Amino acid sequence: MMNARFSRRSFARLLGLSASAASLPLHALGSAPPTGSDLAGGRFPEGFVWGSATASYQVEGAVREDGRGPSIWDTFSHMPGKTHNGDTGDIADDFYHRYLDDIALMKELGLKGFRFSISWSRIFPTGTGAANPKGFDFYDRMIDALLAAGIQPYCTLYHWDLPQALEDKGGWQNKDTAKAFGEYAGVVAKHLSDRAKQFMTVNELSSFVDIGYREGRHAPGLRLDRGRHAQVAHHAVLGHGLAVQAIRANAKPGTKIGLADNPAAICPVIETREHLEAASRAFREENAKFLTVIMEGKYTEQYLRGLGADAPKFTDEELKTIGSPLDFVGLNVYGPHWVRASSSPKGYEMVEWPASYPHMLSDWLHVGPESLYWVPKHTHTLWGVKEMYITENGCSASDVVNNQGQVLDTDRVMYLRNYLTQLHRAVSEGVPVKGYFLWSLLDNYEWADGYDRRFGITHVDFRTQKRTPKLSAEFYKAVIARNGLA
Ligand code: PNW
Repeated sequence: MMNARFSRRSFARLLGLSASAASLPLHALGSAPPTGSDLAGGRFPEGFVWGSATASYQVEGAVREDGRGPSIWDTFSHMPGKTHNGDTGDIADDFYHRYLDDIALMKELGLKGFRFSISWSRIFPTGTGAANPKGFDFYDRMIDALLAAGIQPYCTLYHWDLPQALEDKGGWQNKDTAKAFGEYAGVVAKHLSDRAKQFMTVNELSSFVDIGYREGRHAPGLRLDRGRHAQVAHHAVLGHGLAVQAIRANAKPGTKIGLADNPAAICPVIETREHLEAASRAFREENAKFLTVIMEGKYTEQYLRGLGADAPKFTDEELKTIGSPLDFVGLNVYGPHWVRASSSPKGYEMVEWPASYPHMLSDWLHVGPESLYWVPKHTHTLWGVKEMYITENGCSASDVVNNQGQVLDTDRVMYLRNYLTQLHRAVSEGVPVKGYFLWSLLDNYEWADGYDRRFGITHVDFRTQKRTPKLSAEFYKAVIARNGLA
């Protein structure tokens, strides 16, 4: 039952579509599907970037080496009771020292791209001031080794490890952090863009803003009230926009700029018109404070009205900065949120999880391959984005090394196969997804879950640092070799 207040035409206006587009079925609003035989048999377009993703604090270790300053994750992970087993990223995968071996693993898989993040406090130990040349040395060496292996670097500037010195001045509660982020992004882009051609500003706005500053389960572990939290969210998107402008101003020609966000992965419960429309509207509204304001340069009325006096303070100039044009949008996709049409004022409602709904080892990770269709589909349909990457997708599983020294993670293979089938569906309809980055290359430090939740396609023995490719690595290697599914 669609809300009568929303006619088909007003709904189209809401999406910024012309009246004639309003008469088309929703699924037809993308560009024309690719023709030709190249997508047949589960194949992806030529040049599709098969990659994997990691993040600095989750893999690097070496937290006190070469002048690195402390980040909020060093502080948080060392606070009693904050992480599973008291686990920290002090050593993690020791990637800082083992990156050459790990790049050899990537080459063996046939990876075309590698997504990593820069540790801000390696470059600016206290967040601002003079850059630390030794911090750059590591990323210079790693990028050179990637290029020598024929692997394209995809560089994220902020994957949650804010320099502690900035948190001491209020962190993302302080607008100066957004400015400092812009400056840091410009310096890094200037230095690396002769070799790294793809930059992402921030990783997963909701994870560091909502989980870090509202729920308190991630660093810095704060539980702010609604108004302060909304202001943090605003500073985070502003930081993204300032970084886009600084990269644009400082990077070598040919550099592409995007972000890696994890919008709520809204999927229609049933693929009928009323639920499709509800899901599209829900995708825009449920992501209003992050991806929507970035794509549209304004907050939705529903978002601001819902917050009332707690709405963030902002200027028109800031909104313009937040909406700075991007070259691509990176999407991290894990589990779905099922939505159906309703007669509520919003016109949609989220559907509760039945107790038997399947999830992977992390209980938040509900299985829903359709999310890898709907997230890029909505992003394309709502905002006409012309270049997208799946910057993360993967799952945790209860991997064990068997007597033969193998990890037979058939559940992860099943998960990946089903998700990739849905991604292929999107690409076949003309949704311009240019690459896919599997999370993750290695088992690593899974934030508050410590080392207890393994997401890698390569098993890591955290006592010996021994790497063992899992069955899923063999699966992914075959996908890459074939440029698609069998
Ligand atoms: C992402 N959730 O985090 C991050 O970008 C990675 O650093 C992380 O290791 C990976 O996904 C696996 O968790 C998420 O609660 C954390 O829905 C939590 C959620 C989603 C993504």
